[in-house]
Amino acid sequence: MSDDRPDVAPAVEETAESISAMEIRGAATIADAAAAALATQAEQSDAATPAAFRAQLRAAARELYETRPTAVSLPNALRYVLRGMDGETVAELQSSAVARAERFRADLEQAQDTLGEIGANRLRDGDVVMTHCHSTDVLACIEAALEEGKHVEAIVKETRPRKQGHITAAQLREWDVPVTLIVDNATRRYLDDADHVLVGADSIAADGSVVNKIGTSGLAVNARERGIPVVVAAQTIKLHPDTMTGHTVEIEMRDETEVLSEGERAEITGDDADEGLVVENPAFDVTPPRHVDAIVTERGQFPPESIVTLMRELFGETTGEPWES
Ligand code: RUB
Repeated sequence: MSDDRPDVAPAVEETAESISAMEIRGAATIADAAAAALATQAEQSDAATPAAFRAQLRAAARELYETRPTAVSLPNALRYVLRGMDGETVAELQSSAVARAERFRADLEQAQDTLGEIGANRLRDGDVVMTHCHSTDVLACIEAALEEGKHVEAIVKETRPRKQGHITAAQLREWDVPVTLIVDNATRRYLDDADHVLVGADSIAADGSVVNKIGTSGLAVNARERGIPVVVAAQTIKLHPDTMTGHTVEIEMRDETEVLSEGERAEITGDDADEGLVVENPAFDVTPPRHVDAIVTERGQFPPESIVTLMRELFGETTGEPWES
């Protein structure tokens, strides 16, 4: 933290560290945690003036914003709280910020339930779903289908390097869904057994491109080639408003040790200072809209090319970031 920033609550710093370290991860969960952290900042503020209070909230938002760059649900959550906060006194601002954060979190939960019910309509009794990574929006669709009494089975991709597929498998087994866990390299072989590919999103661009966990685009291309529908389950907080004005989505590059430990590096090179071996570890990739059949949101199901209409309706024209002023 730089010296000219106002102090932020230790709880906010803890949340920011947990997001950076991926102890808190997944776009919806990150947004929820960020809103909760802003509420804590507001509650614990010792600001003497409204201006000092606003400066603290902006500093907290910046700290959270800088944790991970790709999931737009994070800045969307921060904007929602900061732009909606209102009041003449510190006490009024405090209660307004807390109320705004609580509203965001409640809406998030409601949106996921509604999205799940819509996504479940696509699943028939006996269907097999292939998943990638761990997405709570995807799981909401499967849970709603199960609640309707449908039998659903899953082929769960391991999802290297961090194996978030294990989290998906654990949740599905808790619901008694039969799971076949496969390594990512086995995807094409097992697509023949799947009726749907169901993935989440970290950001959706105005042209309908879907940014999600690395490996999603290859999965979608393979599924399309075999005629298996590719469905993206994504609440509208995954819509990236800045892409309406030509901005691109930053793809996070993570540390090489997630792919190759220091010991493994030394085994390959015989010398861990060897700069001739480069490891690239992008966390996300971009699936073009032509490889996606539908985006399921809490506002209904959309062809990817038409998602910009919903984006305009929900976000209007974008302005500067509230934490930069
Ligand atoms: C998680 C990931 C998920 C989306 C959607 O990446 O790519 O598919 O975030 O998740 P990471 P959700 O593990 O790097 O955070 O539907 O829960 O928002």
